Amino acid sequence: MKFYFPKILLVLILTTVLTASEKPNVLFIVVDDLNDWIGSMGGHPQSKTPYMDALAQRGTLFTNAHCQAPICGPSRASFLSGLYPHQTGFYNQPSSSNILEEDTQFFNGHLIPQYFEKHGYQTMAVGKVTHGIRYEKIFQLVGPHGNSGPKPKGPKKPNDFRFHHRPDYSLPYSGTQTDWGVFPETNTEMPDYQSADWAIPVLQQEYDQPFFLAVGFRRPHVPFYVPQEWFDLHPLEQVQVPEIPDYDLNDVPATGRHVHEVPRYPQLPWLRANDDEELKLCIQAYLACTSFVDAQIGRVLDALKKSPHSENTIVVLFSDHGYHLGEKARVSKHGLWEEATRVPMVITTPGSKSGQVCSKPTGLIDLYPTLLELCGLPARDENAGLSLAALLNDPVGTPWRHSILTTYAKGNNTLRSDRFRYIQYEDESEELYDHATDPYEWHNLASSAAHMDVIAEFRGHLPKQEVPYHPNVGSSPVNAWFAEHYKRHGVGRN
Ligand SMILES: [Ca+2]
Ligand SMILES: [Ca+2]
Repeated sequence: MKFYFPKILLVLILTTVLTASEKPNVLFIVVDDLNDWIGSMGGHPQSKTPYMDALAQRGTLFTNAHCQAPICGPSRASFLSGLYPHQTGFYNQPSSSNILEEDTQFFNGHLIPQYFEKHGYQTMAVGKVTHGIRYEKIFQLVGPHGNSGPKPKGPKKPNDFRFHHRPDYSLPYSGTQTDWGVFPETNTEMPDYQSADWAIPVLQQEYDQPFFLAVGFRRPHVPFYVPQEWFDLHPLEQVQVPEIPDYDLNDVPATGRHVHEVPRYPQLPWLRANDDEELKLCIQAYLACTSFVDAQIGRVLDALKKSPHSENTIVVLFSDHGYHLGEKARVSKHGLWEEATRVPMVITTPGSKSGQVCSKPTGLIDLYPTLLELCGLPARDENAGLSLAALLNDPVGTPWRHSILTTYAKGNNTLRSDRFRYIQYEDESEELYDHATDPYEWHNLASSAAHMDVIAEFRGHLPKQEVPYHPNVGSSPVNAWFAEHYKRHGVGRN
């Protein structure tokens, strides 16, 4: 015992030193409002995203990954904290810019960059990463956060701007920044270009510690403005519109239709007039914005490749939620159907197997525990998601969860399994879609006798307890609609 003790100590010390110096860096790329319209996911046949596709080819693409809330604020609060909205009460956008800081129970000190900092990482961020927290509070080094982009000034170009500069601007919709057009003139005016510019030299530097660098991109979030060259990649006369059957919403429960009508986005009859004139322009602009942001991601990945860190950096790329561009008769996020919840999610690790595809139900909530495991940091008991590390080794054979949860306004939940999507609204009305036969979710099977067992199993996976709205989060207009509805009709649940 006497003889071996110092030897064991030496081994322990050596192991610790080696582990610290070998810890991988993390490049955490967050895209805003990007749906499955990237080449490798096949969401739209005309998407052009060579850099994201190449990244997916180098690592593992999760093709059945979903956000935990289909809008920016609660989705980001969830993946940064590793908790579901029904655990924190963050069901909606935060009502001020520093609210997460005030909540020490769920957020302050526990967000993913703070955890990495606590365990010896240098943490850095640029662009839109958080929504409702001051970056300086949770990252050690911060670049410009940017805004939604330069605002059109000077002489108007009425043909380029569909809403904001039209005399009838207020007619088609209200309450969102939805607009599209060619603007500004150069890429360098775009905040996303500037974010990449900030990240590129940061990646080239040597560091004493491993780093956690978050790079957030604002496009393709509205307004769908990018310079001309990105529109030229997607000629208008070739733009394909998703199929939108007239009957589709007939089998959606009334509550479901109301949930998806708030807030008001551009309305379909207006978009589809004159042979889909406005919808085609809108889709062209979204494709253009996606190609633009793909190129900025490419610039950052290229800088990593040429840096001293290329062989020792985990890259995670994902979007905070999806977006409908006509599917289910809507152009918006704020929803519980596939296009609003499904997100691109790619992970590459040093020496990882390339070209893997995983179709297990996964979520952004899984990123926090995954990165802890991949970086050898202590697991955090509070994390509600699952580490994806086993799926990176065996994306097909690993036993996995039944389904992944997305919540939009308290009490409105959807679960996505390998095969089905189940939705339950706050009045307990339901939808069920079979992706094996109905990939566009056109045929609601909630009242199908043949699917009663499937539905019963999904009900068992809904959240057992849903905490009230966090005091710093405005309650959703969806719930306000229900409150009014219940008052009038005397129905509903508490
Ligand atoms: Ca977003
Ligand atoms: Ca339908």
